[in-house]
Amino acid sequence: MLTKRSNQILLPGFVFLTLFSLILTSCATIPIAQANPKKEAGMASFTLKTGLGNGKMFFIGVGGDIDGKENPDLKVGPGDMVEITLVDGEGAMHNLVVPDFNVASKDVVGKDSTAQVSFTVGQDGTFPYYCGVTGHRQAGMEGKLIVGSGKAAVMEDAPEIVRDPTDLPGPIGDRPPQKVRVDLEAIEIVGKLAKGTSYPYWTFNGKVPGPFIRVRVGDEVEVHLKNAASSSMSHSVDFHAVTGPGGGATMTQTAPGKETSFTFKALNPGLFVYHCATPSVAHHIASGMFGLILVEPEGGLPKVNHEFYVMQSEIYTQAPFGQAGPQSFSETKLANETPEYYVFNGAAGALTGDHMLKAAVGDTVRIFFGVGGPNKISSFHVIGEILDRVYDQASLTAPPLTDVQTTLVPAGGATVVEFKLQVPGRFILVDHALSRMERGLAGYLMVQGPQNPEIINGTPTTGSGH
Ligand SMILES: [Cu+2]
Repeated sequence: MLTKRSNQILLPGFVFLTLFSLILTSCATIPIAQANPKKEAGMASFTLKTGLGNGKMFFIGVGGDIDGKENPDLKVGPGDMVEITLVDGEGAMHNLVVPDFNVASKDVVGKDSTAQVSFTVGQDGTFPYYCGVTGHRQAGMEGKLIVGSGKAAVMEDAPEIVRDPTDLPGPIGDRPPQKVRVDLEAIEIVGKLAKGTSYPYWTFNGKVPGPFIRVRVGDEVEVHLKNAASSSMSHSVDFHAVTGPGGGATMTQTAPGKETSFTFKALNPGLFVYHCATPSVAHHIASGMFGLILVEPEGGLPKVNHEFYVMQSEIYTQAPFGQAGPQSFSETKLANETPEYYVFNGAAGALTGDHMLKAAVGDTVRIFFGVGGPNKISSFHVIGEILDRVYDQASLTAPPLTDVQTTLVPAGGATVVEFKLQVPGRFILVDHALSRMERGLAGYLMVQGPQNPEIINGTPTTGSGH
């Protein structure tokens, strides 16, 4: 009989609180940098000079209402064009950043050297400006840019793009091969990345990951790819389950408003990633265009009580993790492989709330787990569980590994894991590269049922493990 341990629960629970408080405290404002179409937009100019004194660093206003004031409030109207000149008052290196508007000046070095930034503000709100040189903000170089009343409209949450982990078709089991039609639609949608934060997703069928496709070996699959008329880009689909050039991508490059199709024979059983393969492919994948296709072996897979569909990916935003408001894609961070967010099923903490996985003591669960990437490997682990069976690299024809703690899943790869639940509580799906947990990557498996003190017994020390 297998024994299960859940002594790792407490620490990550605490870590996770940190993640959520970060998200919760940074959700207040919508800094949309665009002209207000209703009102004649004005122009506001300011000069800030850097200063040192009493062990502090600060900005001093020069001229107008802010003259001589330390870290002055910069008051502007909604829709105004704002111009700020930075003057180096003492010779040390400084700069000026207003991250809510993606504004960063060049560095000034040497007394009286200057830098200038100009940008357009959107609606009412209060936004920090500060010196971006390490330590200078903490030393005091920070003030406020106040737009209009300074009171931000609370951002309505953008529509949800999370694919529920139970949203997958049931087993095919024992039927002969047949024709199967698969309909995919490329949909570009600004969706909820975290609370009060949105991201311009590109999706298959409006959710991340795309629909779970389930066929059996020998099936003839007819794929139709529509690209919504509202799309800005062409899209396509490459199935790793396809034998043939581009995995279908050469036949499905689809312009907005158009539809393409092709057929393929599912020759090899396994769990395969599919993804958009329109250049820049990494950008399309990082935006959410990936999913899994399961090709069942003859006779299907062993029966389990629950099957779940989970995929990991990275999101590359210009602003740092936790920044409020609408986010935009960073080509530089994608090229450097330095994501800000790591997510299961498309959004930060997506599988910890309404979409958590649920099961009961005594159940067996199977997780179809894939990595969309585009770049990072996952060290997939379930805190407090041992994976009874791992279909390593998603091979369904090799015998599964048994009794595995953490399993590697490559970018553009998948795995199938199965385990039986012996004790109740909260089990946490993670990538054991655990820094990623603080950037949105965690999912809960909540298990209901009677305690089993023979397997684990004790009193939680702090907080709650379940
Ligand atoms: Cu695409």
